[in-house]
Amino acid sequence: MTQDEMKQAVAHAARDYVAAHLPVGAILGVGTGSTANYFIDALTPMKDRLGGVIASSEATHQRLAGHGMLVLDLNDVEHIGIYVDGADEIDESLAMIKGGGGALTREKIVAAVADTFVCICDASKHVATLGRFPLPVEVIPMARAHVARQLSQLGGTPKLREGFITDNGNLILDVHGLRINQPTTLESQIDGIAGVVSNGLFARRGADVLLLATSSAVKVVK
Ligand code: ABF
Repeated sequence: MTQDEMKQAVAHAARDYVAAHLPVGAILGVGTGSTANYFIDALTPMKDRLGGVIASSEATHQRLAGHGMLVLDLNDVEHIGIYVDGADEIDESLAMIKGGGGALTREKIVAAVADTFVCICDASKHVATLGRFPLPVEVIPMARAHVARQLSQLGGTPKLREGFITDNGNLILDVHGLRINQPTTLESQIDGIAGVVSNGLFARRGADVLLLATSSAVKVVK
């Protein structure tokens, strides 16, 4: 299978997972990126079983609304049964690097509220150690230079994502050259830098279930 075919296969597997595990009328959180987009498209035939959906980005909000789904405000919701989203990298402990699409902050918020986080990935995302993919860090514009200096002291090489503004009106620094052996520790260290809104390490709250598309089948990794 091509990578695109694997993304489609894992998106359909996630639709089946939601159909089997999300009670009728419950709320579903929906992620961002090309794999998540295939999931949204696959979800549409069962949209009437959902009590509503929570979007992790403006782009996902538009796609969900375009399929006629009821997109809710997170402030009006107390529980999200399942959150389905992709990742840029995921390790054996189901810790992730996310944010290649720039939606990391809202993705982390929705993941924090969700009872079950189901990550949908093609095989290329499954790694032994996180860090080959540059770690996205969302920063308040006035703090960009300060945060960049602090990230360099942590051993990374931060680069401004040119011409990109997040849904929240902030900038992103992509941190190259990290070899992340203690993702939970580093996630907290980066969040402690003044001016950081959030970072793309999802280790304190990793995935609960991984649906992994390989060339032969989609595997469920718990
Ligand atoms: C999203 O999934 C982002 O966090 C991450 O960048 C993206 C992966 O994109 P794709 O599914 O297009 O490979 O949740």
